[in-house]
Amino acid sequence: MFRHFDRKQQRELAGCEANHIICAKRHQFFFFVSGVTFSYGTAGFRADGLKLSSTVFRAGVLAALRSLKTGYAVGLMITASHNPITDNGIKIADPDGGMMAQDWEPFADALANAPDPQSFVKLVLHFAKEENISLSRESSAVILLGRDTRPTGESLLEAAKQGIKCIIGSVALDMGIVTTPQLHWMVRSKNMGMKASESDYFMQLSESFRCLMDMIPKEMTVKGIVTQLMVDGANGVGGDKLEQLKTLLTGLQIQVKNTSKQGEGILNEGVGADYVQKEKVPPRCFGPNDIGLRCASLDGDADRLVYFRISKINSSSIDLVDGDKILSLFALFIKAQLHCLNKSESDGLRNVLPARVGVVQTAYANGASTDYLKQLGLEVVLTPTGVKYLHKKAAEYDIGIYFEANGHGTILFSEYFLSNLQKMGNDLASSNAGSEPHKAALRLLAVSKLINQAVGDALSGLLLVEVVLQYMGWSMQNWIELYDDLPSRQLKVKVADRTAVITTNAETKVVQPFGLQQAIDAETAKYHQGRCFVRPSGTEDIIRVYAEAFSQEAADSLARSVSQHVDHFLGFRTSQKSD
Ligand code: G16
Repeated sequence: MFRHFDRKQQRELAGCEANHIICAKRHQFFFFVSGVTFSYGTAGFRADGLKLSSTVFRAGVLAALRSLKTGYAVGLMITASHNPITDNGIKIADPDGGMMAQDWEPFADALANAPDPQSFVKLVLHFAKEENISLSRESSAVILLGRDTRPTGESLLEAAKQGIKCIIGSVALDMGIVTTPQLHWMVRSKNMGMKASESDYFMQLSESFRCLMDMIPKEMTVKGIVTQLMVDGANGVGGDKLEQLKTLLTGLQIQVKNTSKQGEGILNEGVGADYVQKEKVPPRCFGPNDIGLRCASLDGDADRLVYFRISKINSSSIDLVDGDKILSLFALFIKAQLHCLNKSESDGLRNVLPARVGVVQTAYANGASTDYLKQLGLEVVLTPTGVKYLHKKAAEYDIGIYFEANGHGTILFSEYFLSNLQKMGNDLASSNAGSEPHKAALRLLAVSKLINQAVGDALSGLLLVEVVLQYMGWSMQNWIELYDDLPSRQLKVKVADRTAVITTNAETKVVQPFGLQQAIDAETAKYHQGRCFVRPSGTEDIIRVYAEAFSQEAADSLARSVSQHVDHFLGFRTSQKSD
């Protein structure tokens, strides 16, 4: 059902406060999708791409308000990341390049679900007043727009532009088809007064990569670590961008399969980081010819990264190196650099630079990885699923390293730490140039430029992995053997209403429905090293079940029996009965 802003509403808007106008001309995008409740969720709004134009239009208004509120440019990315090609979605990047402030999510939900233009406009005006947002002609919002390769992206981009236009004086800058992390990086760079185009992004990544590669210790380069990497681009934008980036890199040979351009594969179908990590099988187009090679997989919008190696014994199975092992590799490297930086020299007079390092994971982190990180002496904290939670926590440290097992993650450096590091680097350059502490300072500074400071980024993460493996002189085998993952299994259960599941303790315990947690505990107790939790997905209409145990059979069986409990408590049969 399409509804229009009528003349009366336009008069109301024009007259709401002197010169405070929402221009409501492009109203063809305003309609109400009955039977669907939109929720900002784990990473923005997601749904069938054909049903989203009104939501994206409204998100355009929301983004413009966010920009007016903060006084800086914000980002609006049209993507549904790992979801199937028919889905699409929208998320807003705050001025620092991170996710939109969580206290705006209820407003986002209210806007997305407003039943008619009148209530929508009322909501906007009320919220603007409450938040002290001036809608005058003098104030202008700036919104950087990006989209991935989904077929519905182009029309949704138009809807977003029309929504943005509703706030007079707003400027929409179309950055084209980009990865999600590229858009977040551009927003951050623009607001920091730095160059923010795609070529600037490629330049920053390739230059900091070169700087790090130039500092690989000689004894490691002679070890002849394989510099060849096979990458699965999920048939999406990430593969395309990596094709461009790799032309600027030296010391690394990348072959990309499954780009969006190769014409055959469907986005995320049988390919991509989510598929590889959850199914533990190689993506399409990878087979016996790739056995033994170091392979990486990106997801549909390139904000996730996992590595894998096709098994010699069975080419349809893989040794998976997930976000936990990427995190562990990075943690080892950062620790080593801090150790070098603060190593006492013979004069013993040098200043040291203490750094509070924190590691952030979610309940999906394999228990073996958490044990390993704690054994390294690192502070490990858990947050609920969602980059928005992990990022916020990691930002509390001098160096915060966060990763979800599914491959989202990055390393954050505090401004305070970086400015001290820069000073220390300068001092060392004049007093002790070329020394180990000096090199460690330069490496850490280069890492802070290579690894995306706005959000987890598969492309920059991949380059850092490659540098660290070279630095350590590690083969894929060394990395795989860092620790042994506990066998695990993830299942999805379709239920009548996933919002009926409420969790606590970083999603490790179910509070509602009553009795489900007891059933999970009773099942888990049957398995040695058993651990299991369930949670509603924020991106798909399902409940996720995660189980871990001493053997694969045991993890599979635990996940299966807990799924049956979930189905019993919440499945369609239950809801029909109670009806
Ligand atoms: C999004 C979030 C991630 C989260 C993932 C899965 O990823 O950004 O932090 O881990 O959803 O969420 P859920 O289990 O709630 O479906 P992406 O790659 O889809 O944007």
